Amino acid sequence: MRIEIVGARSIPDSREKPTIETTLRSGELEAKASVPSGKSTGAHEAKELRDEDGSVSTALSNVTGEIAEAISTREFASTKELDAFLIELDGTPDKSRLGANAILSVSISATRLFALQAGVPLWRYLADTYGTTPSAPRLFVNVMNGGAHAGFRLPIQEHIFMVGEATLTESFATAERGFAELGEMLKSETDDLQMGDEGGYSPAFADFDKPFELLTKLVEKHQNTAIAIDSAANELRNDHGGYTLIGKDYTSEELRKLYVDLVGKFPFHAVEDPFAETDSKSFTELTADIGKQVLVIGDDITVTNPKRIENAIEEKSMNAVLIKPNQIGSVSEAAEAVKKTHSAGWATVCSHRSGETDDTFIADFAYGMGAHGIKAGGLGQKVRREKYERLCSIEKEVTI
Ligand code: 2PG
Ligand code: MG
Repeated sequence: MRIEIVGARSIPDSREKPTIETTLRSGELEAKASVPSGKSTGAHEAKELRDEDGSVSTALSNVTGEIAEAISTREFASTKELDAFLIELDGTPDKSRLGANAILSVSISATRLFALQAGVPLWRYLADTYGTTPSAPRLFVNVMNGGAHAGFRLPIQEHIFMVGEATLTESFATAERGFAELGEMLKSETDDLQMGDEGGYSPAFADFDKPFELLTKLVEKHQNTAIAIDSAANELRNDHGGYTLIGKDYTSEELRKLYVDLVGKFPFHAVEDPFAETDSKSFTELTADIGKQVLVIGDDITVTNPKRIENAIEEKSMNAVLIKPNQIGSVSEAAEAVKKTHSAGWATVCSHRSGETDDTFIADFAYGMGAHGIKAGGLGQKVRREKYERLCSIEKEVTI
């Protein structure tokens, strides 16, 4: 297929920060994609290209200039071929020359074009191209926001209501009910209730257990639900090699004990980034402690990078991996990261970023890859709900 770049423009993400939206054309077919942006990031993520003033102007001109010119003279048979070409064109290990945001916007919109050309839904094209078995993911709904996404009003970044009903439509309905009920509970607990970056409630509790007590009430009310957290522990690191939560210092050892107690006390399903990306030894120890009961998920430590995932598999430092296409910068490498994770018998959870757009690619990706779960934020923002709604439509496409 011949691919022509129609244009690329700057659009605001959910935090009003500029991001890229790229439109491609092939003959009569047209497709576009926009890319999200993280706030609690890993040091080894592919490089999002931003100018000093925070704009994405250079990344945009890379799409409409160098990339447009380079791809215009060739034919591509699949996203795989295109991604390999773009990676070589960039020539750096972290996509810092052309920008991971620039490259990913082309990679995703081209994937849509290939799916249109094949006349199949996006999730089906992804599964056929990468040889995965599609399945319905569990919903990881971030109902209480803390950490860097909510001015550290809670120390833990994400308090997640995990729902795994028989169908996605039922899961979404349960998530909606739970979200509304939690809102009511919180209103009677505090009169200082805000919303966080990811469309979840943001109360300020000095009591560490309080959010888990409230979530437990929800879990007791609804079958097929459980608690998950993302500590995003890079953000909890202090100057003396430990961690600080609500003004109290913890060594890695003490923090590990806190997680073991937490998982013993409350109905947990998963713990993401319990330690910083540099503390893989603690990851391994915690996985040995609780890995039979719950998922220990790596995010900032693995950054969707197949090589770093391989390393984690060797170190047994987790038993599940978060997958974010923009951490690595192309659809094909994100798919490779999924396959590497699954080949170790580990689970994947595909994830949005805290700065999102209305692009719902991650929903098709999670479904097509046969991921264990999808993390797409709380239900208080349209850009988050759209991902879950897309999943419900996919389910309808499957049964037609
Ligand atoms: C995370 C993400 C998404 P951010 O840490 O998992 O929830 O946050 O996009 O800010 O890295
Ligand atoms: Mg995370």
